[in-house]
Amino acid sequence: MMSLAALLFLGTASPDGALYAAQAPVPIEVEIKQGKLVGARTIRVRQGDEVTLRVASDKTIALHLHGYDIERAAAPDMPAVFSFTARATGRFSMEEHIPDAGKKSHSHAPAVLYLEVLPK
Ligand SMILES: [Cu+2]
Repeated sequence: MMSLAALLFLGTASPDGALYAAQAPVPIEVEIKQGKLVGARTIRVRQGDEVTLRVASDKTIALHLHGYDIERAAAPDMPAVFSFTARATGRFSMEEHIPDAGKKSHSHAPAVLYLEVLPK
């Protein structure tokens, strides 16, 4: 029986996502071409999953998984690898970081993908 919170959460999930069974020892692999994700933009996993997300890119970019606050670089010959335990539930964006010369902070391109962690 699903909790009400889980039902509400699923009810707001976007339709273009894919739920991955992260218990499988297979990493989730996605590909970015010219700054845009190929395929479904929402990746769904379950709370408690050990997630390995490999992001290939056709150009060198810095990627930031917000919420989990993991930053990794991807290059054409070197996918970015995000490995973490999905403890926090919710919807988290992964964005490309664009360095701003002369500014303290960085800016973000539109989200490359969304990670949704569904409650157990
Ligand atoms: Cu960021």
